[in-house]
Amino acid sequence: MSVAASPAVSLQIDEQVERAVRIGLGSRPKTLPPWLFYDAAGSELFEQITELPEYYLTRTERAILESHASEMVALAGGGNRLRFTELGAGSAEKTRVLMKAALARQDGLMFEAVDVSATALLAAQARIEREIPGVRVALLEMDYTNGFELDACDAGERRLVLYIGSSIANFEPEEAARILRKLRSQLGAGDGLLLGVDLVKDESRLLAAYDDVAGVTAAFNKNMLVRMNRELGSDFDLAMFEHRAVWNETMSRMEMHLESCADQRVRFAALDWEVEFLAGETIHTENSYKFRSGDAEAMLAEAGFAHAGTWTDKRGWFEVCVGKAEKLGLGTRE
Ligand code: AVJ
Repeated sequence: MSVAASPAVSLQIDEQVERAVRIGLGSRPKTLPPWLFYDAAGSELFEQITELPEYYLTRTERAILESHASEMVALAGGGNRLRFTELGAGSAEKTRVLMKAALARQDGLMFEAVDVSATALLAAQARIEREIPGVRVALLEMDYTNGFELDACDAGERRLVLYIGSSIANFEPEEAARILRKLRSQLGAGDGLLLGVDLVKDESRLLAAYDDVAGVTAAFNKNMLVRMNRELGSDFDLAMFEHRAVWNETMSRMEMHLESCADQRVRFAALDWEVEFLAGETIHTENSYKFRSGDAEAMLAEAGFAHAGTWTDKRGWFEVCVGKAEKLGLGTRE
């Protein structure tokens, strides 16, 4: 079917993509926002990344959750029933251990999965409802960075927001703070936030995790070019860009870039637009901040969450923190 056959649908999606691309590739240095990774192919590539030997994040966080899920859930719930709301849920693979821990304390569990990728969400819903009896999955296809509203919980129920996988690391510190404050404003006192963050470690480990031998991360990064070619009619030649992973010590973040192999010009047929690249010039596609012990607790405190607990793995590579929404100050509305 041609794109023109369903103009309303394709236009709405393309407008956001087009805007982001025009702004990003029109800037100096050139940038593209990481949410552009996650079309269907990109979400699938990310799932493959989580299984790479070099990509320690997912399996390290899973090990922390497996060792401490009951404790985390008990701290968050107190004497109340819990409802889970996961930001950037994706396949919700690691969440299953927390679901099982919750189901050991209560009958049934409401799981609200928030993600920008509908395909990832649908697959997660089917699997979870089939494999973990008692869990009801509600899908919220939205970009949680642009302000969102959550339904009120039932009486006697508390919400535990799961923000795991070091997803918050994609945002600059001020933006991350804004997202957490916004989230806090959607919660009631006593609701919980479980935050997973990746920690600073040996540079060689970090570099390997973002530049794997099999080249899956390179394909994930270049998927942005594939996506623009498909959705915006551009003519990026994938062989003319190289995947680069860089540790930025000063900013405490891993960066991913796509580096132009030559002076070249890329044409966007659908936009009647051209972009020039110099040899060695890069498109900065992602920041992945790495934290130090105490950083996550400070972020939580600044957003209005009281620290309830922190867990790490034995190598100290990754950290999971639970905070509880504090009563808001006088003059504010709960
Ligand atoms: C999903 C943002 C946590 O930064 O490690 C994986 C994305 N980028 N490999 C990360 C990613 C390159 C991932 N986050």
